[in-house]
Amino acid sequence: MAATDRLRTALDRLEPPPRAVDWSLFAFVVAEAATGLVSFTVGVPEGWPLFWLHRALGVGIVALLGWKLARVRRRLTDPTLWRRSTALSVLTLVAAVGALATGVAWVFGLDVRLSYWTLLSVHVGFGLALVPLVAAHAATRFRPPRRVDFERRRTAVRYFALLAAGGTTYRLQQGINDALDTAGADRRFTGSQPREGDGNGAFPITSWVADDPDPIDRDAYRLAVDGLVSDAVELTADELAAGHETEALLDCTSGWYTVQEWGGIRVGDLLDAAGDIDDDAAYVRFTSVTGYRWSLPLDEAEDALLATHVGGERLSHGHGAPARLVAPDRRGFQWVKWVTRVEVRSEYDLGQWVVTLVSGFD
Ligand SMILES: Nc1nc2c(c(=O)[nH]1)N[C@H]1C(S)=C(S)[C@@H](COP(=O)(O)O)O[C@H]1N2
Ligand SMILES: [Mo]
Repeated sequence: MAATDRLRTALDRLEPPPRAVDWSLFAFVVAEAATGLVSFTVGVPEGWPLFWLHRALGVGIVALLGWKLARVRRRLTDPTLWRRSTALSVLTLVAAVGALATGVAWVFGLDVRLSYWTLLSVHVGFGLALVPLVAAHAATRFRPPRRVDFERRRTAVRYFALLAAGGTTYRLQQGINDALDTAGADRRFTGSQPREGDGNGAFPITSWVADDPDPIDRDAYRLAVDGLVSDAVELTADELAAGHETEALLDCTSGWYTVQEWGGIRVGDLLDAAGDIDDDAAYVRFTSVTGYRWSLPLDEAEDALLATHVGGERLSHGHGAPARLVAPDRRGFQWVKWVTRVEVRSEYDLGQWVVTLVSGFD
């Protein structure tokens, strides 16, 4: 009893003024969307603080939402207080609880598929829906933030305490996973969970939205290597199966990872086959038969692999046959499948961010 009383007092003391709670919720949700989206591009372990920040902010939202609900409870439970905006408030609450619940369940190692979607994809869906809902909700009862609500030192201390509590909660949770040896214990710093085994059958086929081409005829297939090279060439599928092997970890943003032995041709060797590289060259762009594409800086690209094999087997159609990009330390969505063109370029390709989202839609 004494302990819960003390926790209560601590929470009461942390509680910001109502307007500050509202604006903080808004800011935290925006920060969650930002850290969540940016985390999709992080594949190297040094990026771990971003994932921790995302988790700590999430715990912060739980606290903020608790304070908020305690304050507005009657507006939801007493029908005489219902307004038109109440429906929007409830919808916003549903999205927030959905995002938090799926996030927490994911962290505890729950690894289920809801038809096509992984639990993590559902979390992302709730999170993305929450941003416009929170913005609309804030607009219906707009009250500008006031100075007094954010009196500087106290505010800084409160937020620091909130985030520290969030980080601590996550750390304790990791301990629970380790102790119970739940599925969550094997997750990477990105939160992704392992898919064990070797070869095509060991890991899921994951295509982004609608990217779903017909199988490519191996004999008719040609890979174009062109752009800022002296001698553009076209290579056959057999020429790409050069026997270079590398172990690399594929980490998909839908929440799984797999370590496989990939076989094929080093992109550096591929470029050598196309003669000299222009002095202006800075990027290599890999384009799929579907139009889906991604670029890597030249140095990184040279060490990447164009894979024709996985786990000693020829790549299956779903995994990108005849050839797919293997880009170690990059997230899965950058590992372009069904590559038909490798192009040396001088400029960064901003359009790839849009193309990866809409590729496959007619
Ligand atoms: N052309 C193309 N390449 C693609 C995709 C796609 O939708 N189209 N999906 C990407 C994503 S999101 C991931 S995680 C990996 C998955 O590779 P896999 O299907 O072999 O598991 O491929 C990437 N390459
Ligand atoms: Mo992915």
